Amino acid sequence: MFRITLVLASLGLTVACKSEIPVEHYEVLESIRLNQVGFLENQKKLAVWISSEPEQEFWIRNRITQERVFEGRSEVQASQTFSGKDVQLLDFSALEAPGSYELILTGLGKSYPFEIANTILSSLGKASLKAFYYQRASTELSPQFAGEWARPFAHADDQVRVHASAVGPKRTESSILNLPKGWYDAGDYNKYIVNSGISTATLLSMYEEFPDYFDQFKLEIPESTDQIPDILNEIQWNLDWMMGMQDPADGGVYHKLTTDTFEGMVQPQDAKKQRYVVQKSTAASLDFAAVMAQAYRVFKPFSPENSEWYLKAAEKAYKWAQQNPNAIYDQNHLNEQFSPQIRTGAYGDRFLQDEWIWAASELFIATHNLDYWKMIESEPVEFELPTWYQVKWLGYYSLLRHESNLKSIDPAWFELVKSQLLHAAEKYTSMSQSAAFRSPMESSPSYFVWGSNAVAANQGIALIQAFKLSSDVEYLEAAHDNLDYLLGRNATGYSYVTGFGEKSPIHPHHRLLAGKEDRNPIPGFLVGGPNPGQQDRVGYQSKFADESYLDVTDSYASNEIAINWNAALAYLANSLQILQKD
Ligand code: 9MR
Ligand code: 9MR
Repeated sequence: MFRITLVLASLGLTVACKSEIPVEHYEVLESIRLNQVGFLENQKKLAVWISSEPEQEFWIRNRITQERVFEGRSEVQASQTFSGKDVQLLDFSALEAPGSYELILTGLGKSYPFEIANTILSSLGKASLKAFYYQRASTELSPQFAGEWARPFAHADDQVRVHASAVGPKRTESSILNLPKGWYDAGDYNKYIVNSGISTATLLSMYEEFPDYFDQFKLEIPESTDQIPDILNEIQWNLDWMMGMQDPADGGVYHKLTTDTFEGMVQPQDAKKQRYVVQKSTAASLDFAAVMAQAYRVFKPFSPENSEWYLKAAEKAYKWAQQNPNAIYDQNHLNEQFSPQIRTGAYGDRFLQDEWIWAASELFIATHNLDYWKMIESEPVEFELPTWYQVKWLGYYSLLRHESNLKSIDPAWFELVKSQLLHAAEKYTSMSQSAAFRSPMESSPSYFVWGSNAVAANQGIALIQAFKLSSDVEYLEAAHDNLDYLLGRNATGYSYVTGFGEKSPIHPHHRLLAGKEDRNPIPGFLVGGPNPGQQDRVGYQSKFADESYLDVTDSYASNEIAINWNAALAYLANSLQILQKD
């Protein structure tokens, strides 16, 4: 019936239609896609409507006062989704008054609710960091700090065995190691140095970028009353574990601390399989060196002794890598030689040029030793988006952050890096302006890898780096587009962060939730997101890249959580909150 009203209305006729449904009774129209958390007051505000209908009027309703606070008209877009659906843009950027709202398409339905407020991203920023506390190994989580997600002590990791691939001059297969703490990597309970590397570094860089904000920032964790900023306490939980992963005999770093095969979907205190350290690898040693060299400078004012210890460990790991440049972690090859076979996450990478550059960059900032600079200069600088196996730009971001102390070495090199970054930012920005859903993600299916949501978050981080360099507000807005994508303006209509947004994952692949399926998921976790690889074969409803997502526990290829993905979300959400335009 209200379809008819709509058609007549669009012909300019007004009809009194008795059966017109009052707006309070409108249902959510799934085809309206928007950030379900909300917007900063003077941020660009876009929703996308998946529809082939003619353009039409829309309005925004204040959910408290019920007032009609904004009116606009949808605009048909030239771009389509990967599955060929037409889209229209709903632009309500001009609405800046804080409040709780919904977008209304008359006669059709309403959007999920959203807010406008200048503090809107702060609780998301905080939850995305508190997530690391929930991932802690070797501790009890008390109700005081973990609320309904309190859990008993688990994974002491004080009886870790040395796998046959990892024996060394002073450590045999019968050695027992004490390697507590650290964060569980993801939905599984193993601890992997490579992935810990980018995760810890992303958080350290976030702190370095915004120390004033994070010096005051409270996470409500057991260390909150000490003299060290909470975010650094949280980071240190992982550094303490990482430090143990270096073999003191030679400086090499074990690739991971793991069970042989994945534990079942059980609570952590019921995960009882033997844990091992496996093979020392060049990648793990270089990533470790980079993180420890960065930790050295960040922790210096707070714990000078630890800080010196981190630097020594970094240098030692780098030297080990120089002596062992080909210790590639190849799990199949390892399993041909040793038992038990290791079947958990591999984080295997054969191309380590970027790991060398990252480690050299952090060590150069720490020591000003020109040998590291020679390594940095030997590498072409083209832009590569950071991910666990591509870490070059983690080093460049740090060098740019410390440019004022370093550029005299070679100003031309710094100019080159900057132009690469600005060029990438320009590309993302123009993609964002033309793609369906108005974010760079929708411009190429190639972005939809395992963990595609972290591609979106890392694109956002790159844009933030470009904004800091240029003060060009377009880059900041494009970074917001990436966050808007993650929070609902996308092809599935999910806000991909647990506990944030009306339609968000409730069954992530996360062993901490095992047996607790009746409860809310732990909030603040970014799931991996659409992945057309569909390696878990859980019966996806679409073959298209941007729609290859299922909110089911078994979908480890699209619905797992992971520390590297959360670190990128935390960086993006917190920096957008901090950098909001005045
Ligand atoms: O739970 C595991 C997850 O952390 C990994 O990302 C994923 C891919 O390596 O594997 C998951 O474990 C599954 C295993 O690979 C196959 N059997 C079922 C396991 C749980 O779903
Ligand atoms: O993030 C990793 C992704 O790039 C790989 O394609 C995938 C399969 O090897 O593994 C992902 O990492 C998983 C790790 O291997 C084990 N813990 C869970 C991680 C997230 O799924």
